[in-house]
Amino acid sequence: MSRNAESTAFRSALEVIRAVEPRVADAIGAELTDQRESLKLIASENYASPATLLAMGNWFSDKYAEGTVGRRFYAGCQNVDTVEALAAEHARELFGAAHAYVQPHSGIDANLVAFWAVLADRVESPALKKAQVRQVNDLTEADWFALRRELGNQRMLGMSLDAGGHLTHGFRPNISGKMFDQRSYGTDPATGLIDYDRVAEAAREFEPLILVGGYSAYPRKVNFRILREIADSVGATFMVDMAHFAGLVAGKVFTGDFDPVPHAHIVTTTTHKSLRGPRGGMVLCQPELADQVDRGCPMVLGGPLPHVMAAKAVALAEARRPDFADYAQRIVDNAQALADGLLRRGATLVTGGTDNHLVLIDVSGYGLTGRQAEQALLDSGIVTNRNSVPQDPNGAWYTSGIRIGTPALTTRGLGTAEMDQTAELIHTVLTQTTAGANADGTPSKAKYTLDADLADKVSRQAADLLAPHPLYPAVDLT
Ligand code: DSN
Repeated sequence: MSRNAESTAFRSALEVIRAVEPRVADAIGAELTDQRESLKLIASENYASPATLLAMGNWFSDKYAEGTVGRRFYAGCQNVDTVEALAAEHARELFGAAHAYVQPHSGIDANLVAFWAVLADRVESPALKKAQVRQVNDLTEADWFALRRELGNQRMLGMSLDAGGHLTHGFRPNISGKMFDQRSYGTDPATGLIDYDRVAEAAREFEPLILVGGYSAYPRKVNFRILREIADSVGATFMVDMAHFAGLVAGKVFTGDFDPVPHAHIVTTTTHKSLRGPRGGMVLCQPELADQVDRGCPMVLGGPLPHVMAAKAVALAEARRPDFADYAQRIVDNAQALADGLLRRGATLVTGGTDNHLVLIDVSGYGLTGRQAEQALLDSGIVTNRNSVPQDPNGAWYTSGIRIGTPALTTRGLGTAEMDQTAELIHTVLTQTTAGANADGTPSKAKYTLDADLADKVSRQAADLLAPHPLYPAVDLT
C-alpha cells in the first residue's frame, strides 16, 4: 500500500464531509492538528492506526444487528456476522480466552454486561429461570417481585476509587454502587501497594458475590492468582477489569500471575487505551458464562455498532503481530524512565514508581491541587489528567494527583531519553506554578499563577520533543 493511500483516504473523506457541513470537516482537521501538537500523557488515550480509524467510517454504521453471530433479531446481518466473528476470533487468540464478546460500546457497558452475566449465572432465582427459557409471558406479578428482590442487593468487593479503582467497581454515585451492596479494598498507607492479606480479610468478612480486580490509576502489577484464590476461598466470582492494561496483557508484558485471563472467571476491557483500537469495550469469559454474556444485547446494551466491531477486528489483528509485543514493552520502559526522571528531580510518586503504563504524581508536595497542576501543565502544552491519590484530602474533583501515562507517546515513537526530557518539563511547570487565593483570601483549589512566558517556553520545548516523531506521518491534509 502506498503511503499516499492514507492521505488520499482522509483528504477525500473530509472533502465529502465539507460539502455538507464544513464546520464538522474543520473540527476534524483541527483535532488532528491539536493531537499532533500536544504532548499527550493521558494514561487512557492512544492513537489508533489509520486502518482502524478508516474501518469505522462506512455503511456498517447503518445496520441493526441485535443478538449475536448467527442469531439476530434482524435480517440481513451476514456481513456483520463476518466482522463480529473475526473480532471475537482475534480476541480469543490474542488473549487465550475461551469466549469473547465484542459488542460493548464502552468499558462501563462491558462491566454492566459482566455484572448481568454473573447475577444471572449465580443468583438462584426460579423467576429468572422462567424468563430465560423465554416464558416471560408466564411470569406473574409475584415472580417479577421475586426477581427484583433476588437479583438486587448482592455484594461486590472492589478496589476503592481513591486507591486507583474505577467508578464502575462499586463507587456509590455510579450504577454499580447502587445495584450492589458494595465494599472496597484500599492500599497499604505506607507503601501504596495492595495488601492481599487485607483483601482476603475483607472478603472473609463481607462474602461478596463478585470480587473485582483491576484499576484505572494504580501504577503497579496486580497478582491475579492470589486474588483468584481469595475469590475461591469465599465462593465469589472473580472479575477483572483490564481496560487500562489490556495492551500489556496482549503484548505479553504481563504474564503468569499478572495475566488476568487464565485466573478470572470474567474479564472486561476497553479497546482504545493501551490496546490501541477503536473506542469501545469487550468481555472475555470462561465457557460457563458465555451464554449469559452473549445476552448483553439487548439485555444490557443498545444495538451493536458493527462499524466499531469492524475496527476492533482490524486493531486486534494488529495486536497479534510480533511488533505489538515490542510496543507494549516500550510503553513500560518509557513509564519507568518517566518515573525515574521525576523521582530524581524530587517528585513524590504514589508507590514510589511504576511497573505498568502509568505514573501517579502526588502534587501536594508542590503546594498544588491536581486541578491547578493539570491546568498549568495544559497551559504549557502538556495534556494530563488530575486524579485522586489514596486517602485524598481534596476529593475526586480537585484531587491531589496528576496521572500520566505513556501509551500514546510510545505510539508516536518517543523513547526513554525523551521521557527524561518530559520529566524535566513537568518538573519545571510544577515548581514554577503557585496556588492562588479566593477573593476572601482563603486558599483556592482551582486558581494558580504561572508566568505566561515560561508556559510558552515549555510549550515550544514540548513541540521540539515531538517534532522528530510526527503523528500519522503519512497523512497530509493540506
Ligand atoms: N476514563 C477512563 C480513564 O481515563 O481511566 C476510565 O473510564
